[in-house]
Amino acid sequence: MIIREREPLNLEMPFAELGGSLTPNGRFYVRAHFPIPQPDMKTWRLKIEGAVARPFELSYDELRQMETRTLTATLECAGNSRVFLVPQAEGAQWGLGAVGNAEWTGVPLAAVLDRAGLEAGAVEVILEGADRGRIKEPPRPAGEIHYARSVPRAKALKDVLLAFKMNGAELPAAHGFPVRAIVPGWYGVASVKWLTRIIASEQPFTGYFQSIDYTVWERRGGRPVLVPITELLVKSEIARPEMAEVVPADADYRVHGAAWTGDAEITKVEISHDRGATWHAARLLGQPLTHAWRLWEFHWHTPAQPGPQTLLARATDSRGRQQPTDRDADRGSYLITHCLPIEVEVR
Ligand SMILES: Nc1nc2c(c(=O)[nH]1)N[C@H]1C(S)=C(S)[C@@H](COP(=O)(O)O)O[C@H]1N2
Ligand SMILES: [Mo]
Repeated sequence: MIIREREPLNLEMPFAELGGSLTPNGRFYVRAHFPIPQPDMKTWRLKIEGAVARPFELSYDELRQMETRTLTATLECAGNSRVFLVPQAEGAQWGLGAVGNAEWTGVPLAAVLDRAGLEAGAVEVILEGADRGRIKEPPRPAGEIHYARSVPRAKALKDVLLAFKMNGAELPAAHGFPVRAIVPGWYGVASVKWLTRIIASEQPFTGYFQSIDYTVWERRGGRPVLVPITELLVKSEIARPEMAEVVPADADYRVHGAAWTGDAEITKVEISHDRGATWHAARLLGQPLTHAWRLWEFHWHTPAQPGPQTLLARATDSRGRQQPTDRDADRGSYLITHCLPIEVEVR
């Protein structure tokens, strides 16, 4: 793993080593804002409170005895690929590997909310982690805050999972032990780790991680408005060749990578080796699965002439959304989904 920061822990997968569809737990990127909490499992409880008829608490054993569901979901950090931004943006300089795909097992959030009796007036559900700390950069609230994010009522009831297993193993400490939320089809920021409180809210939540940080500008009627980062945007990444790789001239080379999107399926991945003038269809591997990435490959016959070459990949989804060629500056240092140039040397 590539260490982006030690404390708090931020690790990136070397994306060139992309193998099968599921990312092994030890290869899955880690993004943390505060030190990893160490729960005492004898006293640990998950609290369900706020706009509910019957607030209650669950011990770890009680949670694990509830009916489970398993789903596959891709998590991508909203700042993944930041190193490609010109000029350089502030924040961790993630390359291609702040993304991973895993199989998550746990209890549907809907089952827990149902037991609590979600009030009709609850518009959002706030998910709060046990981790806390101080924000370094202003504007910031005073003192320590917990990591927290909200999901709208409909999403909370549809497919949010309270996961305690990752790829069949106990959820690792860095990924949220004992329980984390998985918000399928959304940027990783929404999938709160080290979950301890679930709070039904009658007002939209405007916590730090969705009003100050993890927001982008969106044009509405031509005017920029600040919106929280939510659903994943369509994106593909090339695993091999990797940046600055030397590839043999006049040879067959297997270009491969992964593509993902929000509430839809990947329908097309194309490759260009002439800076976007022409595009060639890549082959999608395996079967489509909503919320999971799709691996793809492309057989490239490299040029006979030695010299620099730039490869681009472009994905399209079943809702007709396609990766843009150019960067949208309104996105600041997040949502880096334009076609990322992979520069190689043919020799
Ligand atoms: N409690 C808590 N949950 C969190 C975070 C955090 O710092 N604290 N980071 C979020 C962000 S920004 C991302 S991208 C994902 C990363 O999940 P992972 O570390 O399992 O890959 O967790 C999210 N959940
Ligand atoms: Mo993130």
